[in-house]
Amino acid sequence: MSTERSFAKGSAAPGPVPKGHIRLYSMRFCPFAQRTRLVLSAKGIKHEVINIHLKDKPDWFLEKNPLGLVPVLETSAGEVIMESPITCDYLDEVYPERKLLPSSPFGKAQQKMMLEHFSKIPMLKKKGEDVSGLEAELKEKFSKLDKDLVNKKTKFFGGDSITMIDYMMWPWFERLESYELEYCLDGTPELKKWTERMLEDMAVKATMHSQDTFKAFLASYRDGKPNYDYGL
Ligand SMILES: N[C@@H](CCC(=O)N[C@@H](CS)C(=O)NCC(=O)O)C(=O)O
Repeated sequence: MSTERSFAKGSAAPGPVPKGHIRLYSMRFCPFAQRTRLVLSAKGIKHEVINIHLKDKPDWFLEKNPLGLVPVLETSAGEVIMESPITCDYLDEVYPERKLLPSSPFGKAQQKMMLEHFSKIPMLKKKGEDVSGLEAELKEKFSKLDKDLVNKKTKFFGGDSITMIDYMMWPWFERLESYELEYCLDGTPELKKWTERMLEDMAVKATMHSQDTFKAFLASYRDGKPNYDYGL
C-alpha cells in the first residue's frame, strides 16, 4: 500500500491483509494512532498503513470498526483490534523484538496506572475557547509527572530507556507547540528534559510531523474541514 492519502466513502475496499503482514487503519494526525505507529516503528514491525478520512468514512471501514475510530489493527487472519493501548499491548505481546512493557505484573500495573492518570488530560482547544482552565489543569498534571521523574531518578517514566508508557504519552507532548501550550512546561524542568530526550528517539523521529504541518492541519480542523492529506 504505497499512498498515504486518506480513503473516503465510496473508495474501493483494500484487499485482504497479506500473510505475515499486519495492517494499521490510521489518520496521519491522530495522537491515538500515533501511539500504535510509535510501537510499530520502535519494534521494527513490517506493516502497511491505510489512512481513513474520518469526516467521510468508507462503509468497509465502519464494517470493521462500527465505532468508527482509529487506530485499528487488522491481521492476515482477519482479526481486528482497536483502542490504542490495546493495539500497542497486542503488538508487544505478539512481536517479541524489543519488549516495551515490563515483564513483571507490578511493572505492567505501574504503567497502566500512569496511563489511566495521563489519559484524562484534555488537550484539544477549540477556536476562540478560553484556555485558562486547560492551562491550569495541564500545569497541575505536568507538575505531577515532573515529580514522578524526580522521585524515580530515571530518564524516562519506566526506567533509563524508553518503554511503553513513554510512547503512550508522547503524542500529546509533540503537539504542545502547535497548540501554543508549550510554555506550560516551563515550571517542570525534568519533564521538559524528558521531552528533549524523546525527540532523540528514532521511532519518535520517524512518526512525527513538523510543527508547521501540525499547525496547518489544526487550522483546517478548527475550521471544521480537516485536511487529512495536508502536505502530501
Ligand atoms: N479511545 C480511542 C480514541 C481514538 C480516537 O478518538 N481517534 C479519533 C481520531 S484522533 C477518531 O478516530 N475519531 C473519529 C470519530 O470520532 O469519528 C483510542 O485510544 O484508540
